[in-house]
Order: sequence, then C-alpha cells, then structure tokens
Amino acid sequence: MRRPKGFVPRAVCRAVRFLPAAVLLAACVLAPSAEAATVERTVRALEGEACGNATGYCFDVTEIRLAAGDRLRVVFENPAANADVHNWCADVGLDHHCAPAHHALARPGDPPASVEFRLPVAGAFDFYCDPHRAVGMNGVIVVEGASGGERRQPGFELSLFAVAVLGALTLATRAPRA
Ligand SMILES: [Cu+2]
Repeated sequence: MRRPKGFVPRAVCRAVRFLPAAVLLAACVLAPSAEAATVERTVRALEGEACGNATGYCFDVTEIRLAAGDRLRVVFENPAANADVHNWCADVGLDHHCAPAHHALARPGDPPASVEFRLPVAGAFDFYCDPHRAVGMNGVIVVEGASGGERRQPGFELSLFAVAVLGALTLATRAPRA
C-alpha cells in the first residue's frame, strides 16, 4: 500500500491526540507531591524566674506542632546568662534525637546545636533536658495526621504517572478503525 505524501501512522496521531490528557493527568498527579515540610524551631533553656515554676528550669518552648511526615529541625541554645548545663532530647519510638548529639550537654553560651529528624506517624512525643527532665524542663511534640493524600511517597506518584502514560498509549493504539 502506497502511503500518501505527509502520511503519519495513525497510532502516532492518536498518541499525540492523547498526549495533552496524559500530560494534564501527570501534572495533577505530580503537583500535590509537596515535599513534606521541614518545621524549624529554636528552643532555649531558661533558668530562674523566667520559668515561673518552683524549680526554675524550663524551655521557652513547651509544645511543637507539626504534621505526620514532616521533618523537625530544632536549634537548641543554652544562653550565656544561664548557670547550668542543658540539652534538648526527644524520644520518637525507639529513637532518641538530641542537640547536642548523643545526649551531650551544652554549657551556658555554647554555640547553638541543632538536630533534625522526621516524624513519620501521628502522636505525642516528649522532649526534655536530660539532667532536668523531672524538674520541669520538658515539653511535647504533637504530630497530627497527614492531610489527605498530600504526603504520599514519591514512588507512589511515579507509579501513578506511569499508569497515566500507559493508559494514554493503550487508548491511542486501541482506537477503532475509521
Ligand atoms: Cu537542663
């Protein structure tokens, strides 16, 4: 069979016809792939009257809220005005996250120490200063459930994209004969 001038195989025409739909679908699928947020908080150790409690030990932040899947970055400071050593640690499941690392202690006026980790599941997780946990230097990380569908794993979106492209190609090649 002779092909007329300018002939483009039908399957290619159909594939091209479905391309905008595939691209649109892919865009919809990939757009909400908003990387989980990184929430940053500076937490300072306080001593004395600033705490308003009997022991005189506390943090200036007692509650940190974020969504499941988010990363938390805590910058911990032990201000030079303090007299004691402190740190900031959190227990998440079996993991201990501390600033300074490994449950080390920061002296007054030490440079800020930071720690960053992911909160994979909803729940409430204690944070505390190792030496002063029992005397008021503590707080809680409140992790709320992820908002619907916006915090999927990248692999999930990639597979949806692949399904979208395969679907478009299948439709293109299966279109009825003219
Ligand atoms: Cu302390």
